[in-house]
Amino acid sequence: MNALYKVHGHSRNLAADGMALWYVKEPRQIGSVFGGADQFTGLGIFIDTYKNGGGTGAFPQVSGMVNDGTVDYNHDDDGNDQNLGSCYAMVRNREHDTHMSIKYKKQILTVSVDVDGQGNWRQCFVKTGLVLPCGYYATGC
Ligand SMILES: [Ca+2]
Repeated sequence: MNALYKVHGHSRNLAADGMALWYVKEPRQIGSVFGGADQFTGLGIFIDTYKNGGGTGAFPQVSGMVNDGTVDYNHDDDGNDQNLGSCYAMVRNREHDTHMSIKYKKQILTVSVDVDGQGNWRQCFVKTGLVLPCGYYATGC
């Protein structure tokens, strides 16, 4: 899946809390996790524009989480203890388009970003040994 997105807002400093791309068992579940349901079943890729926790990572942050339908997303810590991986990605209030690539093949999830408008893809994170079922729904929210 490749996604083209723009994240804009009037505030230069305060922007919360982000958006997500989903590959989930149940489509269109509205909730508190970047617009999607908490305790989702599947994969969420998060573009988190606001640092809630006290971790050392820089924001905006792209991260991923797999859930079996039983775990609450930890908003207070930006999911730091739940992430498959993460990276800094300056995606907000850019004058150009920003891009994300989400590839899943042979149990390897690779998330890459292109945020500088120059076509320079940078690997965000890779998770190996990840088993995702076929037939889930891919949505943006
Ligand atoms: Ca956050």
